[in-house]
Amino acid sequence: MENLFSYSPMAYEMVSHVLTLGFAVMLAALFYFILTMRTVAPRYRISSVLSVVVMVSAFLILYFQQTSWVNAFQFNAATGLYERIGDADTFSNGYRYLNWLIDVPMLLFQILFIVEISRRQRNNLRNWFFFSGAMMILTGYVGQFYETTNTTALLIWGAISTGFFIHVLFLIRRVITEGSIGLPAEAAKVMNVIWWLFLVSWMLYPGGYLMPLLLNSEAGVVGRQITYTVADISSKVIYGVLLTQVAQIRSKAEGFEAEAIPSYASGD
Ligand code: RET
Repeated sequence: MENLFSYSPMAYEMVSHVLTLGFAVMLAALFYFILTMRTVAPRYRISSVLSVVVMVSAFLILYFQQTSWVNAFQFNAATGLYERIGDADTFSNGYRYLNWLIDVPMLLFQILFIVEISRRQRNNLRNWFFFSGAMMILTGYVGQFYETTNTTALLIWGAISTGFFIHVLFLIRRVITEGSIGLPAEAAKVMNVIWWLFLVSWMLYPGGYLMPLLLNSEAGVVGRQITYTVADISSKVIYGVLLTQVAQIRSKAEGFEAEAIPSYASGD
């Protein structure tokens, strides 16, 4: 869809800026997850490790999306617009789907290390998360190729993908409800926030998928990149920060002391 239009400087720059914001946030958050790792008990640290994996992969993909956007269009002084140039690269959202293929299972696994569940249950959920999460993305990936050519195919693949999405939502809801039992009240409250954040931020992605039908214009292109960026920051960064917070509350309740910084005064 993006390659069909020419862009006013404002629209062109908004896309470029919002993609830059996206990768800058991923890099900053990468440091956050590394630096806070020692503030939680060792059994929760794998969640931070998974956030680190997600940050690196999201940083790379968003960096390349931004470069690809800049390379695909060139300013034409005669028209005052940014236009596709002859044999320049096309801009594609397809790379994002491949990034989600990595990030979706990581984000889903991550929560399993923060809540209270048995090892057997964790392994079982991990397999289902992996299966339904991957199928959701792969069927959507196939569908998005049809966004400018065949609306029926776009909708059918989208509907199949939505079936897997509903399964994922059902599982995560169960993990959050059952896994919150026995947590300190403060941590259970954060888990509830995580559920709503999860629901809202994950629903933004199908919104981006449908954008060519909702708003097939320059505004739709800008709207889609803003939607994806808001969704990415919420579903990866804010989600990871909230999980860290739950881990910190639980660690403290279990008597874990974050490593004290040695000080000269205490003679350490
Ligand atoms: C697709 C296709 C249309 C139908 C549905 C979709 C759902 C996508 C989702 C993606 C989540 C991605 C995340 C990425 C983080 O890195 C594939 C757009 C339902 C829910 C969380």
